[in-house]
Amino acid sequence: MASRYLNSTGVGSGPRFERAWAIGAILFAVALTGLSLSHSAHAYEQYNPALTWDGSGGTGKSIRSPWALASDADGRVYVAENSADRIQGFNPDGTHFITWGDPNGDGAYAGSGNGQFRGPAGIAVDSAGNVYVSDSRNYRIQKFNSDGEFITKWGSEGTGNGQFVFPTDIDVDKAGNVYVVDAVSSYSEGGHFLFGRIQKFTSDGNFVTKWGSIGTGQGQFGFPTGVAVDTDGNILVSDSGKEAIRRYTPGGAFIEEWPAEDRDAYGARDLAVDASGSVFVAFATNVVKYTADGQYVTGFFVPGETGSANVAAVDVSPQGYVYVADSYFDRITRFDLDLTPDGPFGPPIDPGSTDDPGSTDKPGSTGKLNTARIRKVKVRGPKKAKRGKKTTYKVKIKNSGNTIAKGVKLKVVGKGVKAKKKSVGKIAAGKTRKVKVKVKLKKPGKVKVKFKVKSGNAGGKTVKKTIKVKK
Ligand SMILES: [Ca+2]
Repeated sequence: MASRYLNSTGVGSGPRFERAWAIGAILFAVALTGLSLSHSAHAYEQYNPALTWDGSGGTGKSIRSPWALASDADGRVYVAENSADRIQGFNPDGTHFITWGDPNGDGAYAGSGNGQFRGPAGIAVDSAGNVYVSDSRNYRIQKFNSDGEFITKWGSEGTGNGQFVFPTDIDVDKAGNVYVVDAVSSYSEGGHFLFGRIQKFTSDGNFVTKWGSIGTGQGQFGFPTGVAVDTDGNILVSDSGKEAIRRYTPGGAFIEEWPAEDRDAYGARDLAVDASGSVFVAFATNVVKYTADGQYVTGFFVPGETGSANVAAVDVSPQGYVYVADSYFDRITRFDLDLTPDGPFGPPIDPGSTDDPGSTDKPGSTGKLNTARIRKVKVRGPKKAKRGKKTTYKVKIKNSGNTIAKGVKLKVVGKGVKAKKKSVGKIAAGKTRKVKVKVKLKKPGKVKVKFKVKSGNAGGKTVKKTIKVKK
């Protein structure tokens, strides 16, 4: 049956756009339902990442919409790209080692066959190195070996045992049991549809048990987003609707909960447990670390893109690599836990960014950062264009930081929009670069065009323009 859960956004056209939008809509809905606008009094820090990459180097493809990631025993990380319908694997140094699903991310191999995906939204690795993927719009889980070879699959659309309304985050315990968040929040003519539960399976996909429902009772969900097995084999669930982290027995009996520390009130999105039991929770712009029993340790941002990063997922490898998926800048950032002598994540580079309750400061906007920043982008060009004809736009990009911005790129996207990706290169501190880009508009009518500027170390900015395209 056609999905009655996700076809209600009424935005975009074509299955690929719709899919990406559906996930975006879910997260947006999550943000709206994250009612507890908790401003924390805790300090948030900026730590130097060990590494950031976007997958375009080596034999990897540029990462697109990384919605989930999971590390293996060797510290390698598998990334599920929601709108590219594929999985890519990277070594801890960011070098690519595997791709499967739709290799080019262009839809040619997206589908419902074995090893194909429609909107992968969760990923986990078991102790044998097998990889489990929540294949959300196929309403199933697929299991692969570490070489990406298909092993088995289970699930179909529905609310019955072993069926899925929308499988998202997933984790595996030491015995190989698989836990899946099955949850959706969507708006349609019929109103707001909200559904959430955890399902447990054997490693072969046999249904074991399920628990949870949406509600206000103890152990009930506002909206479950992430699942992680702790070091005792209990199950942690992040709840963006109630801003809480909740612990259950492996059978689903409620044990305890603690409030999630959401600086920006976008809702907890994912969580992970490290080898010592510490819990890492991903929020939209930051990650918070708790002790195993829920005591706040630290909160940190991804330097260079504070305020606009879209942290979709977090995982911690046994070595202590903290991997963060940033779905706004389409890249992975690695922080090193306890691997540097300067502190738990490396030296803090913005010790002054103490969160003041009620402050309107963007995270990281205070303090003396030795950093490059791309915040100002201006686009000039005609508001009207002729269909199928190239129109030139001038883009001004400023680096308002105090060090060089590297790897600056410009991409122009939109419905029926065709333009070459431009490599701008480096921009010195305080300097502005002007770039011309030729844009072909293939669809008539009012077209929303996005001029996306990204960089290797200075964040980025997107400028939206509505252009009237005449036949
Ligand atoms: Ca996860």
